Amino acid sequence: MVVFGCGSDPAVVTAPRTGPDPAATALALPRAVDLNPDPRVVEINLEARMGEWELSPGRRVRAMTYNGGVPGPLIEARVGDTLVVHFTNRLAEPTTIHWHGLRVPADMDGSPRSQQPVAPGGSFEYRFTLPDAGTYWYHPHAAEARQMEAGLYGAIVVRGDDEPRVDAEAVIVLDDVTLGDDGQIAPPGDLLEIHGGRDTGIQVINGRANTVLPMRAGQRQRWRIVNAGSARFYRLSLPGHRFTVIGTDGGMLTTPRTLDELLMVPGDRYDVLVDAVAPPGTRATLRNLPYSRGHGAGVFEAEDVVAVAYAADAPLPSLPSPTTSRAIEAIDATGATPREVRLSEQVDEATETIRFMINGASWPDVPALPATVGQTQVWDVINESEMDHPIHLHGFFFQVVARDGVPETARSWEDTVNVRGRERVRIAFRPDDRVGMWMFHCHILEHVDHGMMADVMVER
Ligand SMILES: [Cu+2]
Repeated sequence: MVVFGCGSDPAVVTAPRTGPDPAATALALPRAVDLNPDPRVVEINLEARMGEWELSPGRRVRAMTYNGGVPGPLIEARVGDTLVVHFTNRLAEPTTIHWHGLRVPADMDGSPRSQQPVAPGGSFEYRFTLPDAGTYWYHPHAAEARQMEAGLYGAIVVRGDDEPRVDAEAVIVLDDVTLGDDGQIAPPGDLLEIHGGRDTGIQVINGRANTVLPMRAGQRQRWRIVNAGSARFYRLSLPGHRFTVIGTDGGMLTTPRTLDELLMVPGDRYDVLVDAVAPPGTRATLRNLPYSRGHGAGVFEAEDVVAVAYAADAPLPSLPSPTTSRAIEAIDATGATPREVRLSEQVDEATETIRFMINGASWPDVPALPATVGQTQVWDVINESEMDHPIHLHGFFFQVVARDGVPETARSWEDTVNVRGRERVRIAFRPDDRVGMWMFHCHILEHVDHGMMADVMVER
């Protein structure tokens, strides 16, 4: 069965230890076709166009697609490669591509501050090098809530030289889709939906509902998970199994961390190892556990995300404990430049309007925060509302220093951090030499659309 309407390799890459698993095609992501023979250049054509999205067999909706599929093609490259994307907009409205998490030059960032949207029929060449190994994604930065809900998103994998040994790798893109009475993707909703964000739709993995992820007993799988949902938070659990986190937004951790649950907010990525510890022939279910994100929003009953089906094959001998060896030096905040980023909201029920604000104003009226290349900045992100806001910073990775004054013990590079209702999260970052206007915003897309977006202006 061709799932995405074009020839595709499975997104589950199986190492020689296990041999190919035909069931892996259930999670297939189409791969971007590299047109360039130079091994250090990945050159692809990407077209935004209307298409059909088959959520489950026979259930099709009109969608916005990259190259005809949802998600768009998986872009794979190695650290140091140059990525060239010949982008054409065949939609009836302007769009851009933002490379979420990639440290690109400002004029390649695809944000409304850095690029005129590509008009219908227009094209644009994105060209940049890929400095960091990790799991990233791409999506529009125009009419975000509508265009991303309609299907415009795809995953990016950048591999380093020192990747851990695994038996199989799956790229897992989480999303949910809300359908209207006509069976098509619902248009933007009412005040309640704008306030809470859209998160009650059909659960899909790699664009498909009710999929199955194949496993073999004894295997070690690497899951590169992306939350591409508009507003849905995922508190993931796989009963009987544990997640060994080896990487986050900005790539590998210094040492793996084993967790029973992963909280993934919109925009987040996790790289985890999952050891297949259940017996052959059994099934497990990746679950999304209840999580309140304040003000009546969130997921209040556990839900199934994807079935994990063990093959009948005899168990493989288990692999030794994984290691990672990346050094992450703590950012020295001594003498750092402090900034305050206050998140708030204003609902006017009389006029049925809602504004989400940063430092008392809505985008594009929020004064840009100044920064200079090489300057260490420490931001206190202060949530004055009752609701979680996952904040994404373009262009740079940061470290989470403290939450409500309690130092963060785990060190990692992030581009997206959840700030709980009434919480104060301190982050630190140091802009490298990429000057320009860089956005930061809540990644609940309805909140972006209603103003919770601002800029940091990096100058020399
Ligand atoms: Cu928000």
